[in-house]
Amino acid sequence: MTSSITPFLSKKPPRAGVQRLYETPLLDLIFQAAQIHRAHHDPREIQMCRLLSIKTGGCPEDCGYCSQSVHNNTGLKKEPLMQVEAILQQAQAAKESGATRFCMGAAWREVKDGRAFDRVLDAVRGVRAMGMEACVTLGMLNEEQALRLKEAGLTAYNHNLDTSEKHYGNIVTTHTYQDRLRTIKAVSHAGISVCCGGIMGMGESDEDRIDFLHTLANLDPQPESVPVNALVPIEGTPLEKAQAFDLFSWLRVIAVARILMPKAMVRLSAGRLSLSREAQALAFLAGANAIFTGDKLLTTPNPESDIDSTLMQALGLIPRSPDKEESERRHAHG
Ligand code: SAM
Ligand code: DTB
Ligand code: SF4
Repeated sequence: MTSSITPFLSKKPPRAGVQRLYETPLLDLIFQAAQIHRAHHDPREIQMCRLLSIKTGGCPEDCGYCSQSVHNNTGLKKEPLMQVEAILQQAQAAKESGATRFCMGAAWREVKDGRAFDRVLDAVRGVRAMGMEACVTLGMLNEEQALRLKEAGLTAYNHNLDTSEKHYGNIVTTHTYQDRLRTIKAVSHAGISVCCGGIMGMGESDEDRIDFLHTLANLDPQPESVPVNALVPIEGTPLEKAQAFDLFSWLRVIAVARILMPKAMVRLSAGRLSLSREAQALAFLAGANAIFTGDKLLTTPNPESDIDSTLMQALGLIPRSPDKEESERRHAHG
């Protein structure tokens, strides 16, 4: 017997419904997710995104996975905030390599008004002028700062919940889950799309993954983009020896995210170097439709472009075209 599409697809799924989905036999779950994916997206298209660390290291926060925290002895070289011209040079190169979204990350606890923030706003304007989507991740921010980013044309703000509220305190102690939710609210209030996801493989349980998906899908509005990171264990961090994560749980998270947030872009983010081609193929089947390309994420390596293009060709997948971003934006603005 074949399974039917899950009947509840409400925007505010209850915890029990999320659990039921998560516990669906894996192949049924992937099948359902693939159906939802196909109803909302062109299943052959993958969005190519490029990341750039515009300010690296020296972050006062104590996130247990992160190479950039001053609390972690990772030997990472600190770099001050890049100049706008240098950022835009990288953005141009990203565009030429086929990226349609350019994401800039700064290792800050929070945004502070002043010259550094003004520089980021200029970089956002520059990226948008090139016709790419622009995303930034700058730590916590308030509503006024979010409005300034909106005015500069920012497409999305990345701020991850990373795991369940219950597990979060085991990973980070210098800010709270509620702090994260507050920033996400400020971003939505300013009319900027939210990019919010998590990391798999930080010693979380199935219950944590269900709680995390439940919180994510109940954000109002739901995230436009959901990055699913696989932990990259970094020497010198408390999570350097974290147990290898379970691939099937990772696939469950992708499939449930796709079903609960049908319109979102689900991004395979950090950790792809440790994932086989076959695992990534299953993730695309389960509804993942974006990857970060280029040989570097923020501070850690990523598959080389030719490895990714060979994989895409083998699977018959095509990069989402830049024209699509433009036409969807025009459509969104009426
Ligand atoms: N400081 C900002 C913040 O915390 O929101 C932005 C930068 S932070 C590097 C962005 C996200 O990258 C984190 O929330 C986490 O999901 C992901 N990340 C960082 N280090 C990672 C690692 N070692 N493995 C997997 N994901 C990681
Ligand atoms: C996200 O969830 N993943 C990206 C993006 N948002 C900013 C960052 C991944 C960083 C991986 C670790 C590193 O390269 O330092
Ligand atoms: Fe790393 Fe961001 Fe945490 Fe800073 S706030 S330690 S950059 S994840």
